[in-house]
Amino acid sequence: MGSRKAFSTGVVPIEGTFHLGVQGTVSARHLPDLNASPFFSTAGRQYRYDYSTAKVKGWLKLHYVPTTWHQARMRCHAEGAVLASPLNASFLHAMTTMMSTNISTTKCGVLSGIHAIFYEGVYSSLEGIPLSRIPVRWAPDEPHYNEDNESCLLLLPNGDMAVINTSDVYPYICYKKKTKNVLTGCGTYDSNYHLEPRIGSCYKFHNTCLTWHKAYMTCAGEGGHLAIINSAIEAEALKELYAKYPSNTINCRYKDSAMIGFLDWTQDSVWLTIHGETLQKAGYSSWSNGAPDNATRGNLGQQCGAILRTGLLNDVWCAAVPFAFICEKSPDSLLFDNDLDYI
Ligand SMILES: [Ca+2]
Ligand SMILES: [Ca+2]
Repeated sequence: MGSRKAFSTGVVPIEGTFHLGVQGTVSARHLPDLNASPFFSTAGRQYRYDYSTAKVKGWLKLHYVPTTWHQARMRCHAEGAVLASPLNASFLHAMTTMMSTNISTTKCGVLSGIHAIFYEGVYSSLEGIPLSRIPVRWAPDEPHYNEDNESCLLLLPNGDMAVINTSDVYPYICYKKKTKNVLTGCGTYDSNYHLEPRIGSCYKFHNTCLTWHKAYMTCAGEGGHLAIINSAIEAEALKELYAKYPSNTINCRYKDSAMIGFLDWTQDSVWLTIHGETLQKAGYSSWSNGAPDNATRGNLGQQCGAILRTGLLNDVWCAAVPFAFICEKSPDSLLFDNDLDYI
């Protein structure tokens, strides 16, 4: 829960309350009653603890840690959202209000989703709305081009916009459009997470392959983490999950290893979970025969952890080749602090 707190500081206060479908009887550590579906209210007034309601038919989240435009786009996407743009007066007001209440962070501006990365000068929002349809108010002397790669727009605290380079780093705001989707028993709108009753965690198998670090970010964005195996039963559960994804459903070169949350952190052959425990301490350390073998590809060895279809552990390349991966999420990971107190 430590990381949860870290990202919740300074978020604009949330309106309304978050209702649990199973009133008063649910502990954060107890399994949701799947028969009492949906586990969470379908009122849909809130998205997750780190997003706040705004008068833009959805929710907003300010990311405080500055990053590049491409990273910001990926982070919002991993959260089921989109890098926000001031598409109209309502968005402009909601975004500048969020900035003004966090002005020490946003005094230099926030990245917007308006970009021209596909063709110089052809700007649109990430939703595909052309710049000519967006009521942009340029800052003095803007749009002004000094060098190459100036292809995205920065929103300044006063609502003006300026052209910046895609490698410039700024805070940013993600936008989640309100939908009729239902929060599941896994405490997420993402219907690909499924509760494993034997464990009490939810899991999502990603058959679109990524490098280990992008997989790590993706799971974090979804409110979880790369799966950590804490028992032989959990290994068996992941093996059964893997069996639902035969080779022809996995869109990458190697189809029998799925990355999970452990690695040779300091490249000294000491394998630890992403939470810093040895595999033995975490509860499962059954390597496949011959693994870890640190197979080389070019000059890259294997420092990242995976589970094989057999349920045994394997070492794989962190970045040389993308792999499928499995995220694990606690059902309460995206709930509001108030709701955690309540339950
Ligand atoms: Ca686990
Ligand atoms: Ca290996």
